[in-house]
Amino acid sequence: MIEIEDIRAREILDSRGEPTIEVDIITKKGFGRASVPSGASTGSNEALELRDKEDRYGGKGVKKAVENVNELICPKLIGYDVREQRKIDEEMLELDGTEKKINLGANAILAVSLGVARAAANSLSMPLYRYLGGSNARILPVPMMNVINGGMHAGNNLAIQEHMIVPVAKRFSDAIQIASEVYHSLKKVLTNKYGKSATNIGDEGGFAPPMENTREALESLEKAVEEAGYSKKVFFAIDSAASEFYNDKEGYYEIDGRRLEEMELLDYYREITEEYPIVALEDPFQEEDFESFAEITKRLNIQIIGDDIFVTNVERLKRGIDMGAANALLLKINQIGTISESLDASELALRSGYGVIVSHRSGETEDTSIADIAVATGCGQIKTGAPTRGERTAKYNRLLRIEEELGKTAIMGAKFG
Ligand code: 2PG
Ligand code: MG
Repeated sequence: MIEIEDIRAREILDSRGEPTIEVDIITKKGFGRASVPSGASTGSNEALELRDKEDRYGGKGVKKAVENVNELICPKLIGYDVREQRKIDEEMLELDGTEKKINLGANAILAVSLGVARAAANSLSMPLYRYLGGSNARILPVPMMNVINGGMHAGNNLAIQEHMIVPVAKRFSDAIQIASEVYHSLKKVLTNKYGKSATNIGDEGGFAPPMENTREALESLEKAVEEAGYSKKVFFAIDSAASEFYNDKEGYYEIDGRRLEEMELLDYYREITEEYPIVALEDPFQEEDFESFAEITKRLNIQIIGDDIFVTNVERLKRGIDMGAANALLLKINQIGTISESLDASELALRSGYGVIVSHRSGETEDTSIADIAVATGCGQIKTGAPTRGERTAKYNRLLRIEEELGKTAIMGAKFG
């Protein structure tokens, strides 16, 4: 037995300077600490992030979630073997008793769930990716790096939220080098064209230049890649986060100074995917439009990723799979709230021939668990922001260490659906 002896939660800060929850799991043999990220362009079907709605921290305090861990979850879980991840997760689901985890808060539950996994790995003297992924876990993910920020993550006029580079290389460390070089080349391109202030950065560490439309962003990316000498080695990906520029009363998308209906927007995506080396398109339509997702998946031969539409929820993913909506799942552990449910969603996606991309949130902490989860699932792709800012580089640096640890057995994922 490796019994849980104590659980302690506290409020800490995330990368936007907002409070979030951190939990310590204490056993005789090992210790686990985990903290929870937070989104800005959240899907409306995500599990509930419990916030205090009191004066402190502008209503965003998480004291109630901390209390729920210390006073409700902790007494239930003391004495459990920390290796019984599934039982522990199910115990918390039962204690909460609601689909969206509104009583305890998905932030409270996830901090414990992840902390338990970390404590188990630590107790067994194993890295987290080995504990969760088993002896065959050895695939390093291709990084998708958001280097031009728009939408809810930046103070500019870009409707599309994320313009990402996807460096393809034989080794993860080579991909990181390429990304860093392209990032710095992009800085020069933007300064020359828009002036110094164009290199101010957004929430995910990418630049937030004063651009008006997507093509400007893609053009700058293309130039940056060319000038860094990596043409044909670096692809692009886009996260539209389209729910954010959808007018649901009148049913149109407001993008690049135009108002587009679904099929016009689809045509627009087709044009830009023909003009630029785009290999993946995330949330091209608003979160309830499974039909348009299915249509674009049929028509464009690239990876179509579902984020707000699936919210890492097996039931919504099943519906998507039945309809052929998207061909990849964005896996965000805090959208659903436990490690077990996250791994369920990943397994279902991979078994159904869908790609999986493990993802950060726009508000992050120094917690590196998603790097290990990407290797554990063997999904071969990760999205965790620009190669700058500690909360993003923490994940990339963790993957560099994993690559070193795996040595010759490491292989690189390279699947775009
Ligand atoms: C997304 C994410 C992460 P947020 O939409 O994919 O990049 O953003 O965390 O704000 O939902
Ligand atoms: Mg998204």
